[in-house]
Amino acid sequence: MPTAPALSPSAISPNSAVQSSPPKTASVPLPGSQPAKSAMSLKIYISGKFYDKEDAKISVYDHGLLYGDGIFEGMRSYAGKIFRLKAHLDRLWDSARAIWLEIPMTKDELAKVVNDTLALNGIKDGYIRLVVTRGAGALGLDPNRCSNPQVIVIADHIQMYPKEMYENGLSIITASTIRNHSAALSPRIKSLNYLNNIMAKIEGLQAGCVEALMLNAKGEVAECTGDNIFIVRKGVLQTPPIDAGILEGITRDAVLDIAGELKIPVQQIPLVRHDIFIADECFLTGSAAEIIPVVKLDNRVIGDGRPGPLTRRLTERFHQLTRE
Ligand code: PXG
Repeated sequence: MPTAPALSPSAISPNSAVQSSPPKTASVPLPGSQPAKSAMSLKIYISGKFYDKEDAKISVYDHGLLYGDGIFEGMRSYAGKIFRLKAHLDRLWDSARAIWLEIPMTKDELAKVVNDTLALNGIKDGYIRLVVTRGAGALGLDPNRCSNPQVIVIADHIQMYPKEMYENGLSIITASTIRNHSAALSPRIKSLNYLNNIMAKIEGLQAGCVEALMLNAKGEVAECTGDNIFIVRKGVLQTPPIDAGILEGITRDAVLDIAGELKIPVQQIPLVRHDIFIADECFLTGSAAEIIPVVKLDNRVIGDGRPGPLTRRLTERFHQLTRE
């Protein structure tokens, strides 16, 4: 049994694995940042203006803060190009439509802001967080009393998990917190309400795991707290379908595309924990995590306990794709 780490503030912070901007005293810039700009404060875009990170603030009356009323996207840039930017913007607009939120700019305008933010910060290989909040309003749920949705673009760096975890694979547990029921809040909406995932993440951290598996209300496998899940069984790649109550992951889509290209048979079918226990291979996908192998679920060894050959092939092709 892994020893459970204490639930220290740093252990529970969703940012614990996130490398924020390099400290000002850092002499070595992070990969992708240009040396000349590394000493400069990050520039954050908020609704039409760029601010130094220290001054990038929004109202405490913003319903994004008060109620989690808003949406977001997380995406990566590789060599200065954002991977599947259009898919991220489409998903952001779909999330907005679902919550009756009007994003006060066009997709092309936001795409330009995203690219400008990367350029301004001299970031080539980085992570971009887009946030659209309902805006500042009166106290009370009514979104009609919020005037201006706020659009925030943060371009920074992220290191989800240490390198050894990509080489050796993760051990994960099943959280008792289930994924949002689709009839309550669709998991297809990437909303600022991540509390159920955060509860599951805390359960994972308390068990010594950096990720945790979440089931749906039927007890089927849904996804992990910030990643989609895949298994390989007898040469077939399997992943839960969207109607298992998952986020339509953009990395998931990329892996499905790659499987098609490599002629690997794919099934999007309901899975239960048992399917993962008896899988030959398992891995997770996400914009932040990319592709990471899983070698244990609930203390059962998956396959031979090492990242599998198909996982390696897909990962290799994925990394090529991000640079094309
Ligand atoms: N499922 C969920 C619930 C997610 O939040 C994914 C799957 C993967 O989707 P993409 O499109 O990225 O392949 C996500 C996205 C974090 C963090 O800090 C993780 C995500 C988003 C924001 C933050 O762990 N994952």
